[in-house]
Amino acid sequence: MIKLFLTGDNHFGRRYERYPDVKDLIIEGRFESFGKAVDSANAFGADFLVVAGDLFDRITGISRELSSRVVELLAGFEGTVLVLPGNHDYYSGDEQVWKYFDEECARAGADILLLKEYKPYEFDIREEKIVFYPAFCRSKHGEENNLGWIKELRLSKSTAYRVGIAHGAIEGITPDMQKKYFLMTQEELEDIEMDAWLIGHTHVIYPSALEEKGLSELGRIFNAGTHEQMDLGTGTPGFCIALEIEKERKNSKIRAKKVRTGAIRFEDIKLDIRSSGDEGALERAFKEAEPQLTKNSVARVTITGAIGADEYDNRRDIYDKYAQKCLSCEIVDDELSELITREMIAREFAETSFAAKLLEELIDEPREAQMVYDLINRGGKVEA
Ligand SMILES: [Mn+2]
Repeated sequence: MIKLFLTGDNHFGRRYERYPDVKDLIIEGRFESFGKAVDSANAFGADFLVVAGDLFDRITGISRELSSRVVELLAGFEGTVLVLPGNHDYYSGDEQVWKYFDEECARAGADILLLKEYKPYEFDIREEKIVFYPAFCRSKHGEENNLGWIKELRLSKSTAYRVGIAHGAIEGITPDMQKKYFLMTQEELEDIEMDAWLIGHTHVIYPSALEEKGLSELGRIFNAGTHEQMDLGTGTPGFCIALEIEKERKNSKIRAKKVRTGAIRFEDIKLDIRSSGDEGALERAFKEAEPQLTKNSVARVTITGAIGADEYDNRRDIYDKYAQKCLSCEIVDDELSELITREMIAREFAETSFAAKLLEELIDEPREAQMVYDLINRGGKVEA
């Protein structure tokens, strides 16, 4: 039996300029979670830790110090680490990121191998032979995937363990409308005689049905997704995949589970409040979202609708109260307004005025009432 631990799309070197106040915490968090991934790989007893591309975010501007930190964490793995260049950290021969990486690996004396040739990489583990076939990226984009050299080998069933490692979009799993990310089809992968395919590029886990509590048989194609959620665009908590391949003669059985490694969550929270004037509607909406507002949340809360006058006036206190629970919290409330009530109309407009009558008419249509109210208050300046 061979045990593998899969990660990828770690994107070290990403700068997180969009979050100036907490970027350092986000960057640190990604290192911490990566360390946790290595610990989990050791706890699982993995023979190989595989990074299926985009370990680094870029090919230039990755400092030696950053490279050394990543190497140090990987060096904590007790087996062999295999690193595949992805499309963000592609390898074509002389990329700076990999120069530093190789030098730092040598300096650390670590068992880390950069898969930078289109050739089978063979290893002996206990009594067994295992061969890895890397389909790494040599550029940022590619209309054609890098499976060609493996297909040409015309592999037939074997008693040796065979594992393909590739980076790129998978049809039906990764959105790649323009077909420029080394698109592969599941059929294409399954037609090649591999015991397992370890893929990177898609930032969420595949198969999504993998469980955390136990190993299950769910096909041969695996994509761990990023080890910690990267941005608002992808809703993954951050996982790695632990796999066991058992081979009997030429037939193999693959069992896998997901391992949660991510901590930081990017939360895109939308609160649409349709209050009928009862106080506390905003507070209640926040209360409901509270599970997503934790010390690990980088949250954006967009509030729309209308709330009662008192709560509207005190809204910033409520924002502060919940923002304090988060690592960072951005509130967007330009589309939240004060609910139009009869009292408010009476207070602000002459009883017989056109505005008062119109607003009275719309009292049961809060949204329309608000629009009219805003129009009147803007002095009739209507923006297209
Ligand atoms: Mn990628």
